[in-house]
Amino acid sequence: MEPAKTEEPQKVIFSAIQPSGTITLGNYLGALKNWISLQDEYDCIYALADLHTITVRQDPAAFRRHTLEAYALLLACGIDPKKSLFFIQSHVPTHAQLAWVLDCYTQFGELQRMTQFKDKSAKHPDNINAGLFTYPPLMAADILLYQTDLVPVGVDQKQHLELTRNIAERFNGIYGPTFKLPDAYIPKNGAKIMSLQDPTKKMSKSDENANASIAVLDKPEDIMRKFRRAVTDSEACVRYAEGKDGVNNLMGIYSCVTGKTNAQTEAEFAGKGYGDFKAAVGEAVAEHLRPIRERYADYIRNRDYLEQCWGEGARKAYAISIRTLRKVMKKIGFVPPKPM
Ligand code: ATP
Ligand code: LTN
Repeated sequence: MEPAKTEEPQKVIFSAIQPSGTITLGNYLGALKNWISLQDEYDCIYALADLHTITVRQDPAAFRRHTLEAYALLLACGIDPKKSLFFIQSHVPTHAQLAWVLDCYTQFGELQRMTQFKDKSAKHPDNINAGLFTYPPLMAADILLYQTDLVPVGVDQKQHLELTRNIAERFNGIYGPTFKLPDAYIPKNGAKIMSLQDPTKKMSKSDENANASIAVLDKPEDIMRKFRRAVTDSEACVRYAEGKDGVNNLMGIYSCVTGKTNAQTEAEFAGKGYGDFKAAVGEAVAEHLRPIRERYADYIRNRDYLEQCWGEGARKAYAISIRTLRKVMKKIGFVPPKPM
């Protein structure tokens, strides 16, 4: 008799991005590019974290538009709804439900230490709301509901991932094994793309200075112009070195889109000025993003298809996540509800 096949279950990947603005090259190189390449090897679950987005005040029309655009853009980047689950967080009620529960297993002091909370409070001093503070337990709920193994994110999210593990470990310690402990999956290259105008700050989609970031959907001429204006230094030598934040950032971007090492880039631009280098980076980025922009134009026109995709995504995500939520509620001692 043939021995029974003991196939290892595929590892689960979960990640999300906020529809808080126009998706940038930083989001793409730090997170999305990885999301796409992981789809063939893993069970991937991806979401638009729109509940997280209202921790900063949003104009309703712009918020709706950003969400639609982000959904279409992620499809254009290569998220394949036949391979992966791709949904909108607010469509799946288990996320907010588990978030409330996890709030009660997260300490005030832990949340106070989060650098994103400190940064965003400093940026929006007139709206330091409770949601901004409890943002990490909602993110933990997103991840833990799916018994996730790996979370592909940029390096700025590492602290939130560590907190997620601490919350899960604490819960498991009290009630017995309930949540899988997830690991962050941070790219070697592109984990932190910096602002083109202030290379000590990360490129961010909510930056008010439009020249500071490249949108994935920017036209080639805008991409070229923004790279031409990128802040560098006065040395006029293309080399990777401490203190050369602007040039290092451009070299990092160039490496992500061309696959060239820093040594190869240094050789390519030996004896040339920053003008040539910036033009080459701009061109390489524009070429890399061109097919995405073209596919996006098709998706955004097809509202029926988008709705079908997010409807299906939410249905499947609910079916998986409700199992974890029920287990959690039962362990805590909630009386199980009658089906509605
Ligand atoms: P916001 O400006 O609203 O805070 P954001 O641009 O920081 O948004 P998020 O939605 O918070 O983007 O993050 C989405 C993903 O992109 C996360 O995995 C995050 O780590 C990654 N990411 C964001 N900015 C960068 C960056 N500059 N470089 C690399 N990865 C990034
Ligand atoms: N906070 C994340 C977005 C996010 C997320 C998640 C990322 C919300 N929920 C779950 C990974 C896993 C950010 O990128 N700023």
